[in-house]
Amino acid sequence: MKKYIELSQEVQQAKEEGKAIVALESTIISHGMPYPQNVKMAREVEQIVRDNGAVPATIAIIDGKIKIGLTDDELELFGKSSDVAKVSRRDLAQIIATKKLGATTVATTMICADLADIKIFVTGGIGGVHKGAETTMDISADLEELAQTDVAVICAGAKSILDLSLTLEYLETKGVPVIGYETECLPAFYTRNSEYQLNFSTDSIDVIAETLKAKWELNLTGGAVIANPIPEEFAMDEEYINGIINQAIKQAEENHIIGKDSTPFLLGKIKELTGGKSLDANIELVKHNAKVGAEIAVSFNNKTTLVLN
Ligand code: PSU
Ligand code: MN
Repeated sequence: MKKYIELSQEVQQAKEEGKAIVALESTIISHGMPYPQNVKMAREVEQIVRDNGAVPATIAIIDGKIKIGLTDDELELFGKSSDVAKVSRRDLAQIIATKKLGATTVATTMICADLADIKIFVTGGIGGVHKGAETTMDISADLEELAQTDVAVICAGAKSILDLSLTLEYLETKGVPVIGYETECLPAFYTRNSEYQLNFSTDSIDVIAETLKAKWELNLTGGAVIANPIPEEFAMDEEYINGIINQAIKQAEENHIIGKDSTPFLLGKIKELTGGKSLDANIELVKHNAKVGAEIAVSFNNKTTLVLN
């Protein structure tokens, strides 16, 4: 297994020193945002993680290896290239075997982070049950991964390109805790609120870290979702953005976009239809998640590491 994994120098050193590490995904860079804002976002997010006492590990597949931590040039490559594969659990072995360039989704970043023993992972939004999934069966592999892989995902909830109600039902069935950080309801990515109440909310980073520790020490396998709403000043108008999202979904249907192309198509359309305004909100919420995620990682690390001196 080890022969497939390569840690960056920064991550290697962090491991040796017992520092807190935060995993970051690469599909958000290659398929979630346009160049050059994507690379700028990735660099800023890494720096925010460092500024908050943890070490960032952006994960991607390069030349047959799972890279845990990317160099600046590698980040640029992922942001710029048009032939990066979107790698979900299904695709991982094949992309490694054929030595292709692969960006990891939430599901695959969880798998790779777990292989490298990194438990805290920051992103923008998770995939979920798509609207109309009763007939299309389009349910993101992210949810199955959350059901089985021991990594906590800090996100701003999920976009209402998804059916938020069915997404929560699915997570409940699979036993995945959804913890609201400073919110009582599931945030809807561009907006702070939704009509869906969460059954566990806290304002304490420490309680989140303690909850994760208890969960995994009890062998309650699987991940957790930490839902962290977009800061008020960057939130979008709910009616406006939902109108745009519905237009994007309609266009996806008209163009028969299915499977793994669905989410990137919708993200791109939303950006286009808002004249780039959605991108600004997207970047700001990821940065906020990076801060909160780093704080959780530090707290979790303090609870679980044996301090020798
Ligand atoms: N949702 C977002 N931004 C993203 C994604 C989802 O708001 O960038 C990306 C993530 O990498 C996520 C993936 O894991 O899309 C989900 O794709 P699918 O729906 O095909 O499982
Ligand atoms: Mn899908």
